[in-house]
Amino acid sequence: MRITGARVIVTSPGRNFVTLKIETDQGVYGIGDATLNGREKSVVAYLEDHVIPVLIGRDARRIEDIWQFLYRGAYWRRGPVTMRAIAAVDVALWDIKAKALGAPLYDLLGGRSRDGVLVYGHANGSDLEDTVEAVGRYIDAGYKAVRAQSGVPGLDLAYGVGRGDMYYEPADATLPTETTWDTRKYLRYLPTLFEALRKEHGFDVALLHDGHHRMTPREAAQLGKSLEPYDLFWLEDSTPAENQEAFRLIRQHTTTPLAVGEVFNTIWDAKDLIQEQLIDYIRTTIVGAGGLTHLRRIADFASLWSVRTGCHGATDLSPVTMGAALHFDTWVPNFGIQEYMRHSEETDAVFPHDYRFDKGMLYVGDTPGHGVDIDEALAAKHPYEPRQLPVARLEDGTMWNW
Ligand code: GCO
Ligand code: MG
Repeated sequence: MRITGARVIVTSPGRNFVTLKIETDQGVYGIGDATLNGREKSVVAYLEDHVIPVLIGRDARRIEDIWQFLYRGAYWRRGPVTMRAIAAVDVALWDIKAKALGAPLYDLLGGRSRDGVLVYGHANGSDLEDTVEAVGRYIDAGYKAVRAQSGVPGLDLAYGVGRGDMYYEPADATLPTETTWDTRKYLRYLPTLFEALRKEHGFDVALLHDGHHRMTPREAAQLGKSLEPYDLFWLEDSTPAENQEAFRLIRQHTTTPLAVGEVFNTIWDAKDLIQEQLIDYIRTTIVGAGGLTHLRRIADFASLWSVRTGCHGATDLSPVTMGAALHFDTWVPNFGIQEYMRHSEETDAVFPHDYRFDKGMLYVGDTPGHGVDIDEALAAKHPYEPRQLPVARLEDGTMWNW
């Protein structure tokens, strides 16, 4: 089965997505997501200029060899652009293989380990009251796990505060929006939020929180400790994990479960975190880390150290990534949870898919492949719109992590 063509489709049905479509001489095609939020065009160029020319004529069944060719062959290795381009190729090839065999993708991975996939939604509020109410709406909608993010008293535009109900979209402007940050205000406020959430909603619902890389290790340790009475499912990205050793300090001080990895590209970013058991959940997902071929390796390695998966699933990961991730989640033995930020109706229309939400779980269908397609005619009606992610500064103007 030869690859006869490959095309990059850029569309913006409410937000930007980059999709790779690979065609074969047997009429079977596959699609993969290559979206890198706020830096989309860099992956388009990488695919068009450097990847597509080497794909044409190759045997589409040789997924592993093509993965190794693109990874080792790049010489420069790793990084968000390279690994997203590789992910798009990899997912499209798994899609092709599964379609050609007439099987849903999870069957190629080893079959179902579970019926459905536990997901968490995003509840956002501008203040404590708003956030308590927003979490309530998610519980009413059937969610068993909810991430709570809130505006911080005294700070404008904190991370995670959405503009609409049930949706949250950070890449909001052509040039980066500037937000402000103060860790001490945040550390004082957050335990009061989780105390109120537990008081109002009880302890059955799983609650999560994302620190979005803003704390130092000592501050993260303090936060983890102060949240212990509220039994979090996890505290995410408490500190930037470029320095994996930093998690030793956090781990020594708190039993709050720790999750990290949505910005990781390969197993090398998580190696020490996993083998030293410094984290509980690895957040790396399909599009970020070279596709199913590599994510599967990260998950197997993590399983040795009792680390479970918690794939990133923000709206900037297209329904193609969500579909592929759900097949992975349905199979992976050490599954933890899947993030599920709903896509808009416009996005869903461009990417018809067979996964469905029911009572806090997502279920994959049995369509051969990963079960997600792209309506190219509709996609063409939504041209690319330049958008960038916000940045953050401390109150004195110093640049900080958004
Ligand atoms: C999450 C993430 C996202 C990111 C986004 C950036 O946990 O869902 O932190 O919301 O901010 O993916 O593009
Ligand atoms: Mg996050």
